[in-house]
Amino acid sequence: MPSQASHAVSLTRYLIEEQRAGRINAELRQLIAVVARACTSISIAVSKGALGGVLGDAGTGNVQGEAQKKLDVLSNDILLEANAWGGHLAACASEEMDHSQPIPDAYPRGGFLLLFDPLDGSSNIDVNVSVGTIFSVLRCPEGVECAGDEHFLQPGREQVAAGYCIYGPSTMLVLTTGHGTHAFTLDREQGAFVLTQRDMRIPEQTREFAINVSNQRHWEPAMQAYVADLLAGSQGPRGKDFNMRWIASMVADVHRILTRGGIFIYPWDRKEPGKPGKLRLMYEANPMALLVEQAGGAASTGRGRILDLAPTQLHQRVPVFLGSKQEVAAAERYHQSADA
Ligand code: P6P
Repeated sequence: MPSQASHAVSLTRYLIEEQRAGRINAELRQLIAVVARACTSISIAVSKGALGGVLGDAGTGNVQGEAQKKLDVLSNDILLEANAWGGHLAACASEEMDHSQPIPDAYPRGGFLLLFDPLDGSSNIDVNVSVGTIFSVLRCPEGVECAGDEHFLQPGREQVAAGYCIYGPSTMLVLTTGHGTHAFTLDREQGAFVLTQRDMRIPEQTREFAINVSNQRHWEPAMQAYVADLLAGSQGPRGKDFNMRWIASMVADVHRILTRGGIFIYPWDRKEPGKPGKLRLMYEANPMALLVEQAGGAASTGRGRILDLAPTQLHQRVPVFLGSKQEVAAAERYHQSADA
């Protein structure tokens, strides 16, 4: 029985149409196709679970000293090999790689910089909860033969493409090249991603928030006041009841928000002095912010637009408030009042 998707638009066809329309060039089309193929390989490895011998810790640490899962390392290698095989379309920077030296990739043929978190939420792997790959594409500055960290330090608004692949009950690739946010579902029978939702839109209002409330005592007062009012629901100043979700896998939480609205928050907390948040700007916050804004949502640090931030370090962290535009604005008002 041919798959139901056989009549639909494949990712390959979608990308060719975008190139024909002049919205992307051939090299960016190839780079996105290479990343998608790598995500298909990662999806296969993740879906094997215990049968694939890839669960558990790798016994190594990433550039931030965090324990790596075997699948973190495997996913990282799959993406690097895919880019190399694809002809070094981009110089790469990853959450898992140490970049103390200029990134020694061959000069990227397509003139792009690819940043990625190869397996976000990997602590969920061993308990069979959805995880994902997040990627961001920037232009490599003219004339740069060997990209160094400094060449990646561009504001998120400079991204030419961003996306994630969520390895859940189905594997989905969600992508923007600056012309809307679109969702593709992996048809395992065809081995291809198929367009299943064009132009995702986030409702401007919501009754659902996502945050790790166990950090409440570490938040700044404005944040404590904002969440207290969410929890007060219709008996408090917000005048409506809210629901809460927290999957602790950013890709899964953001996918829910792109699909039905909500606000996702990982605020600054005083748990780790000197760290302005947990999530990384370059390969978590920026790509998710572009996807969310392209779907009609908002993405803020609580005090300003994430995509306008001027990065200073490749692995820097940032507070994240993203999702339904009016709810993000409400959260910002609590911070503005506190700062006044
Ligand atoms: P916590 C996963 O480790 C991650 O980077 C994001 O995917 C997720 O949103 C967040 O951290 C979860 O953090 O503190 O709730 O475990």
